[in-house]
Parts: sequence; C-alpha cells; structure tokens
Amino acid sequence: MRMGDWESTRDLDDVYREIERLGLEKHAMELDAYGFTVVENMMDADTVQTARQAICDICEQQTGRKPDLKRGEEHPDWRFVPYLMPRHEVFQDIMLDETGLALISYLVGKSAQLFSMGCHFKGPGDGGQIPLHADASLPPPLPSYSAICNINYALTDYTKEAGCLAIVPGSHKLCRQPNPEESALAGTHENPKAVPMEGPAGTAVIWHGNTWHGSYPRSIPGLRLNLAVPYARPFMKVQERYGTELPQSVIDRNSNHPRFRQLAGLEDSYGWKEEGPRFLDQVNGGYKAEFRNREAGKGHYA
Ligand SMILES: O=C(O)CCC(=O)C(=O)O
Ligand SMILES: [Fe+2]
Repeated sequence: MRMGDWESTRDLDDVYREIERLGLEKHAMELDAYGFTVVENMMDADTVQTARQAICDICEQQTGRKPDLKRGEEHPDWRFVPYLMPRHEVFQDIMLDETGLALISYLVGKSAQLFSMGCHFKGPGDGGQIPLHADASLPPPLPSYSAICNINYALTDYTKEAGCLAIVPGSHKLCRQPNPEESALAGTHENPKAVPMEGPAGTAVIWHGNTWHGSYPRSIPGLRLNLAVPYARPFMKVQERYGTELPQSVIDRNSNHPRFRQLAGLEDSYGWKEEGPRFLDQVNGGYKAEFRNREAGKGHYA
C-alpha cells in the first residue's frame, strides 16, 4: 500500500511527500520522539558569512558600536537584533530554503507564517544566559501539537563556553513551561537535563514549540550570533509586522516563490471591515490555496 495518498490527510500527505523527497524522514522522527532535530551543513559558508555580516551591520546601526567577532567586549551579555527578513535578500532566501520549509511544515502545517526573524547577539558576560523556556506562550496546558516551531541557525561555532543553544530532549511531551527552579542554564541551579547544541557555524537546530530551550552565557572572548526563525500556525499572532507593510521591492523579488505570500502574511484574510471576508476558492483545498474577493461570491471564508 502506498502511504500518504488519502482524502483524510490531504495536507499532511503533501508535507510527508516533501519530507520523503528530501530524505528528511529521520529528522521528522526525531522531532516527534525528542522534540528537536539537528541538521548539519544546513547553510553553506557563503550564506553564513553574508548573514553574519548583515547582522553585524544592523547591530552597529542599532548600538553605534562596531562588532568585533574575535573579542566581543563592546557587546557584553546579549541583545536582540529584530526584523531581519526584509532587511537583506539573504534572509529571504534562508526563509525559502526547501529543507527548512519541509521541516517547519511538518510541525506547524503548510499554512505556517513567519513569526519573526532575529538574532540573539551575544558577547562575553554573566548576563548572556537565556533561561530555559518553551516558545509556545499559550495559557497552560500547552497543546501537544506544535503551535509554533523554531529554526535556530548557528552563525558562529556553537559550544557551551561560546554561549550556544541548550535543549532539554523530550521536554515537548510535558506540555508546560519549566518552573523557575528548572530554568537556569548557569550557576548552582543549572538544569542538568539541558544539553548544549554544539556544532560548527552552518548547523541548524529545529524544535517543537513545547520544547524547553535557552542558551548559556558566553565565558570566552568573541561573539555568538544565531539566526532565530520561529514560524507559527496562523491563529497565533505573529511578532513582527510584514504583509502589506513590507517594501514592494521585497514582495516583488520573492513573488515567484509559491510560499512567500503565505509566509509573509500577505494572504492573511483576517482583520476585515465593512468589505467583509475574502473567500476560499475551494472547500476541500486545505489551507488558503486561493482567495476570491467577496464579489466572486462562493466558497468558505478563511
Ligand atoms: O539561541 C538562543 O539564544 C535561544 C533563542 C531562543 O530562545 C529562541 O529563538 O526562541
Ligand atoms: Fe525561545
């Protein structure tokens, strides 16, 4: 029997076929079993370098201080560098990479929207810890499915002393946030169940929205840069404003990609006023394949 060609799982079948086509079955299984997976060489060296430089330039505009990747003293502890997707083409290409899209679609569905794209920009210092948490900031209990998911790209080498990402394997099954006494990643109360996600720049870690994660403080000279790219089911309010607020040049550049408009919120049908809802083109077509405006007058609204 051929798996995945069924009326009852039409959206899942598409997602599953893409996972098969790209040979990502092992990663899908790890997401279910452990709540996270690691993809080595997710980004090539040029992409890492371009993304890192773009973030350093934006950080310099934000702080007035030139980042020094080797020493990092000018940027102690950590700061967030937000809203990266529209600010450089490299970030749009990273969002549209087929491996990432296949895995996030497995977790949050084909109707995923980009939640935000930022960098946790970290220099040396005791204040560089991001305590363990689950990204699904919903009232407890958290749903067992992934309401939100995340791809964390290492833009510098990840080691514990360098301030890398930490994950508590299997924690997605607990369906709750860690308590304050479970969340530390440094000091005498450091959670011993947390595992450092060590690996070279270009590695990506993908996790389920319930998975406990954070990052260690950096105790060696230099800077740690990540690219944090959470995606959400569209019932979750996204963190950054895209949609029609995006520069037209960004929309035009990516308009040939079949998923850009949905990811960037351009197909968001909610928030209507007197004009009323837009209508789904087909009832059984899964999510938001096509919209018609009200005048076209048939189908269900999204
Ligand atoms: O890599 C890190 O510092 C953790 C970032 C984080 O918590 C997130 O992106 O949700
Ligand atoms: Fe997080």
